[in-house]
Amino acid sequence: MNQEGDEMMTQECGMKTATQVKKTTLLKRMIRSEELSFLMEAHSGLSAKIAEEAGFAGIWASGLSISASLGVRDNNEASWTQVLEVSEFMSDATAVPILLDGDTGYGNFNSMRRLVRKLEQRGIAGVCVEDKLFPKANSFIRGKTQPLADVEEFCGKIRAGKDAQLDDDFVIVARVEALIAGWGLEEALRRAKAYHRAGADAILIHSARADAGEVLAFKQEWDDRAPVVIVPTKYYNTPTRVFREAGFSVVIWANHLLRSSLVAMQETARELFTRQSLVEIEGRVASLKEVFRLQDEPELEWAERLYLPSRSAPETARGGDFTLDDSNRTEMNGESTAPQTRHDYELAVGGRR
Ligand code: SPV
Ligand code: MG
Repeated sequence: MNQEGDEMMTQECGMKTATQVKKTTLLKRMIRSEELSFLMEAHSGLSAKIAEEAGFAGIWASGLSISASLGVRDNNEASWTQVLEVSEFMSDATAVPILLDGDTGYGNFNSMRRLVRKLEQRGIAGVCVEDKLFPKANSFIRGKTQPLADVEEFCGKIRAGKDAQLDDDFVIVARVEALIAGWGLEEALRRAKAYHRAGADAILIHSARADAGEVLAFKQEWDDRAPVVIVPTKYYNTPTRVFREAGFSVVIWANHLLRSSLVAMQETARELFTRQSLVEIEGRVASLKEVFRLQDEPELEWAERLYLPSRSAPETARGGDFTLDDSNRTEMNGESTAPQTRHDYELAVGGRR
């Protein structure tokens, strides 16, 4: 995406639609904003949409959550192109920017260059890379025993990524693992300064402690050199007001859609296994209608009305199991009939990506 300036025209079905701010620009603005912002973890198109609908202005495509949802470990067992595929589904499903957890960049500076190009092509707004070695492990499992990347080598990776991006607003966040690896505040600051000089748009300072002491100490020393991102998974008890007052830029809720869905799925599976009946379950799970809504099924029905030869064809062809109901018809343009043009549809649903 090499559009000039802050804005781009979106192109859908050969028609120009509304002027939109690029996702990269939105993420860059969020990171640079004086206000504390939040990124919600997601790991699939569906969870990304749920995060967006809840109101989040950006999404963290978590390596832990994506790998867990694929049934593998957070040790680069999923290949980078598999992660890219998932990220693309997430991006297609949402209008808010996505920051991908790019682990170590999946290799050296050259892998990083290719990663950045591919992310831009797939509509991902930025990537966060951490100063560990490929293949990495999750920081909360073997944090202390993981070797850190050589500072110069990691700086080369950041510079290569920045040089590779075609869109000036694509964001690269450098993640400092020195605190988790037990190297202390001085080393964390030394690394953060080097990564900032190498061109990183923000620093993610990671900590595995149960209190926010070391990230607050880092922020105090760091001051406002560049935006600082935090992941309070372990120091979850710290009130958000403390992060705001300390001047952090972004808080990442890093894995909570995955973890909440695990509880729900385990409960449902256990109950169904035991009860061998849906009677107790039906009222406790999302309706099929809700699933279809999240998949944007009404849009397809509308498109079929517009593009298939016969207006009665959709119901016949698709078995008629989901149709525009009266409420859809009333909402659309305030008339009781389905919209006739794509523009009408977009107005009716409040503007699409
Ligand atoms: C992730 O969400 O995959 C992260 C954040 O890298 S953490 O698990 O906290 O290391
Ligand atoms: Mg990760």
